[in-house]
Amino acid sequence: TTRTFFVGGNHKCNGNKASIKALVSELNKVESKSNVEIIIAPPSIYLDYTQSLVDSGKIQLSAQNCYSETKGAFTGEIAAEMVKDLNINWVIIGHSERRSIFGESGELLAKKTKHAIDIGLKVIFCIGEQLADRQSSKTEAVLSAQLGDLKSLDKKQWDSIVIAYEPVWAIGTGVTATPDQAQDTHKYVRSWLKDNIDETVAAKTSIMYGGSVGAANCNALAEKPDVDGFLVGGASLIATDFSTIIKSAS
Ligand code: G2H
Repeated sequence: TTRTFFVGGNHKCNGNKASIKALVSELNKVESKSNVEIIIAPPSIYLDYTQSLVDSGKIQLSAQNCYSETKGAFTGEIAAEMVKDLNINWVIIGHSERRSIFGESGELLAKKTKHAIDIGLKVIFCIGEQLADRQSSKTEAVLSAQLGDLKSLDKKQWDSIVIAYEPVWAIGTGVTATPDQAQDTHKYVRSWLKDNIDETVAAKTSIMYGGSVGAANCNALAEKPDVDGFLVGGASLIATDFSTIIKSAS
């Protein structure tokens, strides 16, 4: 496809200065195809440190989350403006762990997304259904509602969004969606964009797959026409595995 293939490493709440230094020194050596963008998301406290280590021509950074307000009395939060102030251009919004463990609502995620894009960040917006949703054939309804939360965005703002489809039943479980399950769902997401935003946005928006992506399953997933990258958790902490995933780009 002509879409950019994004490979994101979501470190979640893992790592330290020593492990980041070791990981980045390996990732700086990886050769990737020209249509690939590599983005790593360490814990926010390490963003500036990681930025000082990466080959910025090769690797971009992302925050794992940020708040919907510019500044103020929001103890423990970071603002999109602070991410931008570090010359970091990306933020992950709506990861299923933010939704389920921290109770973030669709309404809050929409506010965060809009604010982040308004101040010039690009957003990896995560969506995904629970196992019970899939088993009761509600996958499309759930994804439609999660995408529908972004209805307040202008069409132009969709240029700043990459979608990550992460079925919750596949996250950190070792169970991956099959390549056909991923393809079918990504195709649905693209049809939703066509029907609800517009045809150009549907054609241009990259849709990453996430959920137990590893060195052994990335190639078969990457071959699928609507799989435009990966958001990788556990395997992104292991340089050899993450390098293999980067090289799987089609
Ligand atoms: C899904 C993914 C990264 P993992 O959460 O966002 O994690 O690859 O460990 O399933």
